[in-house]
Order: sequence, then C-alpha cells, then structure tokens
Amino acid sequence: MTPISIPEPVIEAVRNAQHIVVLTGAGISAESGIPTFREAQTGLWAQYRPEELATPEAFQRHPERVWKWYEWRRSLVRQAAPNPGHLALVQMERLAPRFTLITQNVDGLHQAAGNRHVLELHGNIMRSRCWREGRIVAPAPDDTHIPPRCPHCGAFLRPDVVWFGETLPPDVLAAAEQATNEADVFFSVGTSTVVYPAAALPFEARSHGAFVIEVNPATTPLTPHASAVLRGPAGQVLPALVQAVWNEARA
Ligand code: BJW
Repeated sequence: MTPISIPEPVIEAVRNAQHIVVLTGAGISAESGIPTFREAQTGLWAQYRPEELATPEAFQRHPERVWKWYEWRRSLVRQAAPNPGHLALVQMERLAPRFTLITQNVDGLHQAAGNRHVLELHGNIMRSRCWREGRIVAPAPDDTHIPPRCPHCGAFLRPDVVWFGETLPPDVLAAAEQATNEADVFFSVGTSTVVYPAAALPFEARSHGAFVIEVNPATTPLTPHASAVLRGPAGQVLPALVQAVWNEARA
C-alpha cells in the first residue's frame, strides 16, 4: 500500500484551525462494508436504483418493497463496525479546539465510533416513525405486518430518514449551516456532493473563507473549488492526516 502523503499547506491549515467542520457521506462507511448510495446494488436489489426507492412516492406506491429494502440495509448496518476513517474523526474531535461533525449518513457509525456530537442531516435508519403523525416509535415486537403498524394509530411505520422532496430537520440544518459559516477548515469526506442542501455546505464554507479539503478517491463537483484534495479512501487518508497534524498514533 502506498503511504498517504499529506501536503504541508493542509497540515498547517488544520494545525492552526480554531474550528474544524467535517461533512461526511456514504464513502466513509464504504470500508465498513456498507455500500455507497450511488454504487450499483447487488442481489435482490440490483434491479432498483436507490433514488427510486428513497422517496415518499415510492413508499406510498410500494410500502412493502421499500420497507424490505430498509430492513436489508439495517441488517448490513447491524453487522458493520466503524473503520479507521471513523476512528480518526473521534481523535479529531478530541484534539481540535472546536469541532463539528455533520453527516448525511443514516448508519449511526460515527456515534458507534465514539463521536459525541453528530448532526444527522438525513436521519437515522435504525429509528422508525409514524407515516401519518410523524412521532418516533418502535414497532411492537410481535407485529408481523410489513411495514409494521404504529402502535398508537395503526398507520404504517416508515424509517426515520429524509427522502427526496422532504425537508431536512430544520434545527439540525440550521446548526450545520451556522458551524459551516464559522469554520476555518472544512472537510468534505466521502460524498458525491450532488444532494442538496448538504452539497451546498462546502461551497458556503469556501465563500466564508474556510480552507476546504476534499477527501475522496473520485472527482466530484466540489473538486475544482476545493482548497486541497486528498485522493484516496477515507480509512487511509484521515488516520494519516491525524498523525501528520497531531503526531497521534494511528487508530
Ligand atoms: C469514498 C470511499 C472511501 C467511495 N473513502 N470516499 C438544489 C438543486 C437541485 C436539486 C435540489 C436542490 N435543492 C433540493 C433539491 C432536490 C433534492 C436534490 O438534491 N436532488 C439532487 C439529487 C438533484 N434534495 C432534496 O429533495 C432534499 N430535500 C430538500 O431540499 O427539501 C426542500 C426541497 C424539496 C424539493 C425541491 C427543492 C427543495 C432531501 C434530500 C434527502 C436525501 N436523502 C438520501 C436518502 C436518505 C435515506 C437513505 O439512506 O435511504 O440521503 S439520498 C442519498 O444521497 C442519501 C445520502 O445521504 C445522500 C448523499 O449521498 P452521498 O453520501 O454523497 O453518497 P454517494 O453514494 O452519492 O457518494 C459516495 C461518495 O463516496 C462518492 O463520491 C465516492 O467516490 C466516495 N467514496 N468509497 C472516501 N473509501
């Protein structure tokens, strides 16, 4: 494996930063065995595009299919463990003067790794809520319906995630935008930077004067606008960065 080299301007910017903000996407969980959102699905689900399943319209038309898709994804999350990329962000939270972690991921792996404050823009796949009234509820253990029914009103339960066309939790988005506007250094890690409003955050950070660093093996719409690009998997780049900046042993 070629060692990852971190350019000196990146080390300087991160070392001098008072507030580091990190936005993560599906790529950071890829090395934990969770497929990214836009890579081809496998097995039973290969015939569907995730963009066609993650909508309220899809759930209205095919509630059983959409619930089963989420059940399959929950089973992948239950088997997954945080990888060195997640663990490096735990170290960063401990070492930076101020640190904000914003994630588009619904898998809870940042919290499992040990990050204490995580802004979940798109919800969490392990929670369910009532399709009619919106309250967060757990399905009754003996409920055999697919999807299970709300124990209070009998409506369908749905995953507590944000689908296309739905609004993000306003308080979480506001906190993410405020942190973004105050960041000295902003990392965009493992995201294709195509889904709004999350995709706007690195651009907002840049326009507020932050040093924006992209961590991704592939090019995204952010790449030409980033202050620096660290090409490679997050599980290798982030531990190398923490070591280069703070001389910390790798996770
Ligand atoms: C690695 C790696 C490794 C691989 N290490 N990297 C403005 C302009 C145009 C459209 C809109 C707009 N504003 C709003 C919209 C509409 C829409 C939208 O953005 N559409 C675009 C697709 C065109 N947005 C919305 O509807 C949002 N709602 C909203 O804005 O409400 C108001 C409104 C509504 C309608 C119109 C206007 C305003 C809601 C968005 C909700 C997104 N929800 C999902 C599903 C969550 C639940 C679930 O998981 O099932 O969130 S969609 C999906 O995409 C998921 C992800 O969080 C999100 C982002 O994907 P992500 O994380 O970037 O993953 P990938 O797979 O795309 O990329 C992985 C990356 O990792 C790649 O780059 C790889 O190279 C990299 N990688 N291995 C590091 N080892």
